[in-house]
Amino acid sequence: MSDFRQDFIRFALERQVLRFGEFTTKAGRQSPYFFNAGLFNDGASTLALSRFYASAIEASGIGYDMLFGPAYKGIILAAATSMALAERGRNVPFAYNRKEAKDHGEGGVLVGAPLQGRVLIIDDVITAGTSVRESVRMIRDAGATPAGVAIALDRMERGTGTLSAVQEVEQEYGLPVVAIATLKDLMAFLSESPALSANLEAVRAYRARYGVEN
Ligand code: OMP
Repeated sequence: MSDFRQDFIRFALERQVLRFGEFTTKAGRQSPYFFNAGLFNDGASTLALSRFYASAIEASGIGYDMLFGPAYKGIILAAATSMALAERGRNVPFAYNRKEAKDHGEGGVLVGAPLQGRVLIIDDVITAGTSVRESVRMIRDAGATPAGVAIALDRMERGTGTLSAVQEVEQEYGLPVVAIATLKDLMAFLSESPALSANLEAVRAYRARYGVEN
């Protein structure tokens, strides 16, 4: 596991953004862990998070011209990631949407830079893929091209069929999905952390029931 992935898991656990316990996911599954990106809610943690996104995007080699953050969580993620990329010498525009269309002022649902070229979508997790689907539609409607999706954690679990929700997006749209870390990275981290190894069994059982191989 490359270092930034391991560092990201450690960081998310320290901030209690990634927690162990009993949680119910959107799909109604009883999960022994939950990742709540909304808890990266101060300057230092958002700055650190944005640098992890930048590392994952760079490591993926995906070509892109700008970022798009779907409302609401994606807005801050796209803005922050653009700052982390600028820090590394890559200044790219970003855009985001409103959930409600405005009929005065600048109007419309899109805010920020005009959508053009290859657009990389930045989001937190993909569960049902709803927000990715809407983003792809908005990007295409604007005459731009979706380039891929960057997320924080890939839970690697089945969507509606045998593929994971992430794999469904990859297959349906032909879009690469890059995650800062995956469930596999989390399990590798747990197996190397004696203090946390008690959670490994529960995560393993959950994966055996709902997970996909790769
Ligand atoms: P989509 O935009 O439909 O893919 O759903 C994202 C949802 O995943 C969010 O609304 C969260 O409630 C949920 N989620 C997490 O944010 N973290 C997790 O670890 C698990 C879930 C989930 O419910 O599956």
